[in-house]
Amino acid sequence: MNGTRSMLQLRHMPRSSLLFTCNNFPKAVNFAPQKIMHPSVCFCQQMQTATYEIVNGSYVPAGDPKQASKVKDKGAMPPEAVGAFQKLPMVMPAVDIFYSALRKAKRISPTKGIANAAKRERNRGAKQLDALMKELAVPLRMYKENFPNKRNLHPYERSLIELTLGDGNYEEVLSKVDNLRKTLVSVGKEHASLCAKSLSKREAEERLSEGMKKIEEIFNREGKAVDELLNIAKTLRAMPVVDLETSTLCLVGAPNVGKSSLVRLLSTGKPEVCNYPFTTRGILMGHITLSFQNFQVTDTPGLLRRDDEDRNNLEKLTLAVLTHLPTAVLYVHDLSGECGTSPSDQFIIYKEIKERFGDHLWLDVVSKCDLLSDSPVVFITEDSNDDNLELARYRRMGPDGAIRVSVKTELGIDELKNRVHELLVTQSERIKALKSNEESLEAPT
Ligand SMILES: Nc1nc2c(ncn2[C@@H]2O[C@H](COP(=O)(O)OP(=O)(O)OP(=O)(O)O)[C@@H](O)[C@H]2O)c(=O)[nH]1
Ligand SMILES: [Mg+2]
Repeated sequence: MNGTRSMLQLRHMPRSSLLFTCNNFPKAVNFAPQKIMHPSVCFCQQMQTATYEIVNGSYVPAGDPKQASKVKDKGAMPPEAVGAFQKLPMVMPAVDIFYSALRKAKRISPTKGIANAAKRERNRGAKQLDALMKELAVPLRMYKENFPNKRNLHPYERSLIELTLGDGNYEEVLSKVDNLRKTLVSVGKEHASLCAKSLSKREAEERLSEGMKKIEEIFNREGKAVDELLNIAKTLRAMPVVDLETSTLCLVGAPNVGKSSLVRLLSTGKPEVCNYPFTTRGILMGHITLSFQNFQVTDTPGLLRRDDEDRNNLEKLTLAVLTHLPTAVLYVHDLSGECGTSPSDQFIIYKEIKERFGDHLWLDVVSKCDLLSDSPVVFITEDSNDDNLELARYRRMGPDGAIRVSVKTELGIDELKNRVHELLVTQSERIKALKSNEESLEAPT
């Protein structure tokens, strides 16, 4: 940790850093830590970065079946809690599961004391087939039981699953894995029983080899469901970790209005900034330490003027954050005509979002003020004669009380930092009040 005794100095909090993106829009972002000193308030943050590779190929050995059944639905969490993705079991690649099971099965010897060669061989064959089937079924059962049922997840995590993996894909893969287990159990039992009924040593050897071949065929054909599950676990585990009890600031606005640029300025993080829409392709969680208090920041993909059913998954992620996480909102308006969404369209988006999420603590900023001379640039496709009074006012000033800022000239940035600090402190108080309210409701009378 870096810092001095002064309240105004930076404190570095090393954190594992995560960004998740929709699968349809994979784009890694690098954030190098950077210090920004500010005369009145100091912000420090290590932004989270894409970490899809963190579990590459790692896995834990399968547990014993009795143990597995005891931990039934271990992945289930109280619906008000988040963090289920960090508790997902490690999934072993299909090929490793198969060869590990095969090795163990082949080491099984016949029961001692069987003198008759045919009996000994059919005993060995039945035991080996049974062992192969069990060794394959155990990890598959463990996955099925330890991956949480989507219904038991916090609604935010449920949305993340739907938006990043595609609706229904998570359940489909889990059910394919479970079907594979069931097929293996039934085929394994059938062949073990056939082998046990063999009349000669030679027949027992043939039954064993047939059974093993059949199980291998099934696993080769359907085992890719296990690899799909492995990838799902990697993707989910790499999603940003949100602490519902930590005050969070969420940057919202149309695409390309300067949200990520402000995140960079308000923190030491470095989200990607580009002059095209949807540069930010996922929810990015970062952390700020301010006067020895911890806060979270999320940068979100931009919202366009359109109906919810037409929104892309990136926009839906933004709405999921606003819907399910107790964040304060920093809404960014670009009236310069630079961002690609006209001020009147931004006004419509803003009104809709404000109406839906107006119960969040809220701060409006008008960005890119260096581009706004005395009067704002008139957006090329806008006909200002059509403006109603409210819109005309918005086009000039943004919403009432909005802070005008420029990342380029740093105009308004001191004020913004102070207001963000106040907002986050108020948000913390709100969270505490809510928590103690809940606790008093839960307390026995
Ligand atoms: N002149 C000027 N340009 C700015 C300012 N803030 C941001 N920009 C530019 O605006 C463009 C978009 O900035 P971003 O921060 O990527 O915007 P965003 O809202 O995060 O964009 P998406 O992630 O695509 O939604 C970049 O070219 C920035 O350099 C500013 O204060 N002044
Ligand atoms: Mg961005």
